[in-house]
Amino acid sequence: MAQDALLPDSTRRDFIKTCVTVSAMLGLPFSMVSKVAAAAQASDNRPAVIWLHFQECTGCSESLLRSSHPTVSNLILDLVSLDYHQTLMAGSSHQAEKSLRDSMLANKGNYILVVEGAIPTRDKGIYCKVAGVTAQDSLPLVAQGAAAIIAIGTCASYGGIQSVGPNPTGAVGVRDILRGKPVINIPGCPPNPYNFLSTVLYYITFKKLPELDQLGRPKFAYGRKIHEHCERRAHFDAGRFAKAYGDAGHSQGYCLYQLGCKGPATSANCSVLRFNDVGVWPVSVGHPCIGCTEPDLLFKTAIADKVQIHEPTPFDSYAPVDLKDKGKGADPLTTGLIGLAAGAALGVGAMMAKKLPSGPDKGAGPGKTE
Ligand code: FSX
Ligand code: SF4
Ligand code: F3S
Repeated sequence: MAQDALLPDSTRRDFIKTCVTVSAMLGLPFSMVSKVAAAAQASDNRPAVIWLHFQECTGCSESLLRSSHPTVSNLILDLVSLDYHQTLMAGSSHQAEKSLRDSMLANKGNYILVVEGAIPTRDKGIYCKVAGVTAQDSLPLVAQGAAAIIAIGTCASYGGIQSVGPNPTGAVGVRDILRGKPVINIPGCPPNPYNFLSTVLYYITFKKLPELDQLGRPKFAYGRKIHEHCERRAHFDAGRFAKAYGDAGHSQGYCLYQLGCKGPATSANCSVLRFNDVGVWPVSVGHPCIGCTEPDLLFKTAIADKVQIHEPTPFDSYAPVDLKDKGKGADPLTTGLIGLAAGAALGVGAMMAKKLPSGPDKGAGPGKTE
């Protein structure tokens, strides 16, 4: 049954817009939007969520719950029954731990376990304890009865900043503790809230986990390199690089590769999805991508170090720049149109969906933007 008051401080239109964005991200046809929306609104469809915090900065929770668009955080909180979340719950001490045990018992085999932060393993894990129990002991216990396990953020996915050498606490990611169990990794430091929201909505709608890559990341969000859809890519292909922060190339929006941009080796959807509903992401504001979704890049490769280019040929959705033999090259207009079609197929739909008007009084007429 639909809940009329699902999003009290947002409009129905915002809710549909978010469902369109999520469906586009998931690569679902437009006809599936109503199925996603119905699943999100079904009152008997709210899985219990147990959210554990270990070694981290809480940026993952912060970015989810303080997203610039209230619909995203409201939807997350309305989609699930958040039974235990150490930094959000009102209860504390024995009362808080009781709600953890109660939820584990009542929802055995059906709850979603979300883990934020790395797990220290050195010296029997004494560097992170909650209610007197180490993270390395509590994690397998809580994971036992979970229907799905999500590691949110790079710390929970691979160890993150805590695991940087010399890794004094022996910090590792969830998968290193729960060997053999399916764990969905949503890396990013912090990750984009839409990637978490889309994963949960997918699970609620289809009752199964999304397809994952070899690092456990949902392919719909991490299936492509940032470099493939970067707005500075035409500069890369033409050999136009910023050489120093603030130089002429940097001011003109040239490619940041020579400043250490890890986009060519980083799998994520930042260049398409962007952040905060205002369309920014690190590269768009002049900072190289530091590879925050990759286990071997973030904090493990110096920001200024260049990554190896494995796919030097230009992405074919961009019109060729500086053609040597213009007669033989494709007509830039044709290449541009092919690019538009390819872009739409590859998820730019998500970005377009986010540009839908956000409220009934904003009105979107032809040629009108937000
Ligand atoms: Fe780690 Fe989450 Fe980086 Fe922080 O809590 S992924 S340090 S932004 O946010 O775990
Ligand atoms: Fe964009 Fe970085 Fe690739 Fe340059 S190297 S095109 S800035 S992702
Ligand atoms: Fe992280 Fe690079 Fe995106 S630093 S936020 S993966 S642009």
